[in-house]
Amino acid sequence: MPENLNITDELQKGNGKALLVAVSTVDENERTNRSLDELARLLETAGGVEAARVIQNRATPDKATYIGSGKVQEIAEFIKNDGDISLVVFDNELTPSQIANLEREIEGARVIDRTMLILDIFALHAVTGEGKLQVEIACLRYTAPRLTGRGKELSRLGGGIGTRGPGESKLESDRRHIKRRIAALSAEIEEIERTRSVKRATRMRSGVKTAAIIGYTNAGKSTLLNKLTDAGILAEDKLFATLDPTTRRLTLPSGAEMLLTDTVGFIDRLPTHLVKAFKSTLEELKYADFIINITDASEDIDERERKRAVTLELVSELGAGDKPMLEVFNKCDIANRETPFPKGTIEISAKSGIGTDELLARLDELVSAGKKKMKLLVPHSEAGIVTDIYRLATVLECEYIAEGALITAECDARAQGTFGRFEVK
Ligand SMILES: Nc1nc2c(ncn2[C@@H]2O[C@H](COP(=O)(O)OP(=O)(O)OP(=O)(O)O)[C@@H](O)[C@H]2O)c(=O)[nH]1
Ligand SMILES: [Mg+2]
Repeated sequence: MPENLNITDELQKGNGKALLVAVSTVDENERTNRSLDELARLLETAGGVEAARVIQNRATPDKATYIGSGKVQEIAEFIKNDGDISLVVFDNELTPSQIANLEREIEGARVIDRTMLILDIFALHAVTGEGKLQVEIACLRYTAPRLTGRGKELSRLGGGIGTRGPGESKLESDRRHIKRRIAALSAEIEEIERTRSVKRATRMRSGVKTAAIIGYTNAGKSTLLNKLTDAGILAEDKLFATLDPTTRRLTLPSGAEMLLTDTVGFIDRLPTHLVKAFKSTLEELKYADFIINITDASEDIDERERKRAVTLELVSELGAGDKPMLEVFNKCDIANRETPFPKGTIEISAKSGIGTDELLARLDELVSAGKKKMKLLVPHSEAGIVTDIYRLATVLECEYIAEGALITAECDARAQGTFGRFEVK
């Protein structure tokens, strides 16, 4: 574990009771409430619990305190009377000075924002070295400047949410130290990225197609990869259970092989600091040949469509908008069928395996598109080529005859070009 990640069960020391706050116009209240429902889910994932929520109706946020000063006083009063709330979570990003101003007025509770909460969950869930480095860098850039004296004090007493990035010793250190640490982390990440890109290049040269499983957090991406490949990845009813991409080989019904990659889930307003820090992880998507877009079909149409829109937008932002995409609606065992699913979607239950046959058949179609069955005769003098054929094409038959190796193989465009000279009728 990096020295300044303090991923302990600090929360156990406090009760994690939190007040959720948002600013909204009256006609946006319904949408804001849904957003707060998601904030409550994030809070739960971090180990906290919603005590109450406050929506202030106003057109624009206040510069100094985000909500109006009257509302700040109401909240301060509420928390004083309750005596049990240790955290106030804003459903938006706050500037360091807004947090400082709010904490000055609201006694006894820490103030954090949505981004800090998400970073905190990432800090809790990062498993690999790369994931930890990426989270640490995002925390140093975002959370560190926002932790005030209050944050430091209270993180010892409880309500540790939002402090699990850089530990206390780091918070006390000066900006120069943080800058140096960021530079060191960036260098380490770069090194890992290099290894990753070498691996990726090998994979691409092998000609084996890769599909990236993407979708909103908690849609069931890891469950699907586990079902299809026995990958053994942690899949649970938590947001951002997966942070590190896992790739597994899959043999399709036709016998063709492909690779499937499970990756970090998306969320509405994914903090830009995380997108930047997780750039290399998210780039897996850019290099995939196909995309399997998983949507949670158990939710009502508004949530379903909201999450699908967020996902599709991120896909195009990440430069993968034009890749062939299979739209998969998951959790069809508990689907909400008030409104019909869009045409062309594949309905599955990753948990039970219902519908995965169709998904596999569709993957087979994508993988075999543009492929041609070829009969190749490789003379003994060029026997080395046989290995290349095994690597770049799907060999269906191989027989050694007097003239050489007689191979029947499924060849994609590239293999057709490379091995064309060995073709026999
Ligand atoms: N009923 C039902 N539950 C499912 C199905 N697929 C996944 N789940 C549940 O949904 C939850 C989330 O599943 P994951 O596979 O962890 O989701 P994910 O998309 O990998 O989520 P993150 O890694 O957090 O982004 C788990 O509790 C799963 O058991 C399904 O087909 N039916
Ligand atoms: Mg997952």
